[in-house]
Amino acid sequence: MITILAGGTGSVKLVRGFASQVNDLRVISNVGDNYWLYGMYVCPDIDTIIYGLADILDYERGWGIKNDTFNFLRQMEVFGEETWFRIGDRDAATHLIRTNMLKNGMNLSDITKWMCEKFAVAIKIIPVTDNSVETRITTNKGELHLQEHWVKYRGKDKVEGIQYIGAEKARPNPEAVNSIHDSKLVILAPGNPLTSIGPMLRIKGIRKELSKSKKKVVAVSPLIGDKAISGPATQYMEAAGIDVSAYGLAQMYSDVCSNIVIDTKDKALAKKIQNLDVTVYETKIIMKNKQDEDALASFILKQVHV
Ligand code: FO1
Repeated sequence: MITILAGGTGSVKLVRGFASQVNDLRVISNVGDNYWLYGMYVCPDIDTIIYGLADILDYERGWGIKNDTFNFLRQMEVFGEETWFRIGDRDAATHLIRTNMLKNGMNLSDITKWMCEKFAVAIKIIPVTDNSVETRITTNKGELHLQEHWVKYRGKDKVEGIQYIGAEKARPNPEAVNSIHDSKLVILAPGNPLTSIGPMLRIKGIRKELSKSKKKVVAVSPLIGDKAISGPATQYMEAAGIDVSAYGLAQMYSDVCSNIVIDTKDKALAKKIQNLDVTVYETKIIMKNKQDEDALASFILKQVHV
């Protein structure tokens, strides 16, 4: 069994790489990006993984369903609503049915299980908690939900801090804790360390289980040099006072992980990282197509000895 902690568009590629090579793969999904919109509960990280594994993800954008239409959104515009968050028509059905199920008393884990069945996704996707955790960004203009900071205002307001509202009190999903415990390998996907992986690490039971299992935990860097492969990781790392590099990442993860995969271009950092008692593996980490996804997963399966 292999477990991967995932969130966001960077993670789904590696999840797909493992999915084609591992029989029992579990995905623990971030919930900090979840966002209430027009009375619908949107879970971007869960949906991106489901759509990616169901092969209906819009890969160009990294979110939503490919070839989706936007009639619903156009009508919301007619009604005078803000439409900066681009919910497609088919995607809206996912959020609507999920919200109905929540209102009928089902929890997010069971809804996600049901959703996987409907999309014929055999891999277990486990929300890290069924409680509410919300990633909020403190900026020079005030506090914003992550989606507002990144999508509505395109990340232009200066980040002064990041908070995970509800994380301290959130009960970890017991299935997530058991999966970490029972897996022979646990991967921290190359997602944004502050907004995709960070909220999950802030949940006490998850952090504790990862710390206990750290010898078998492998982080995959989402950075090359001081640049993120995609998304706003660098902006958030800077704000959190973390060195913007694979070294900074290894420092941030060093309590919960003993291994890191970095890009070959970052090999000069290897010695410094190893001094943190973190074993370094170097390979090509950019995933531009399915071959790259499979190659990175295969590298980890064959080369990383935990
Ligand atoms: N990201 C954008 O940059 N613009 C959007 O309009 C947008 C809409 C959207 C709708 C559904 C969904 O599940 C995700 C969506 N995302 C959009 C992606 C999302 O904001 C983030 O990339 C993830 O939260 C990062 O993990």
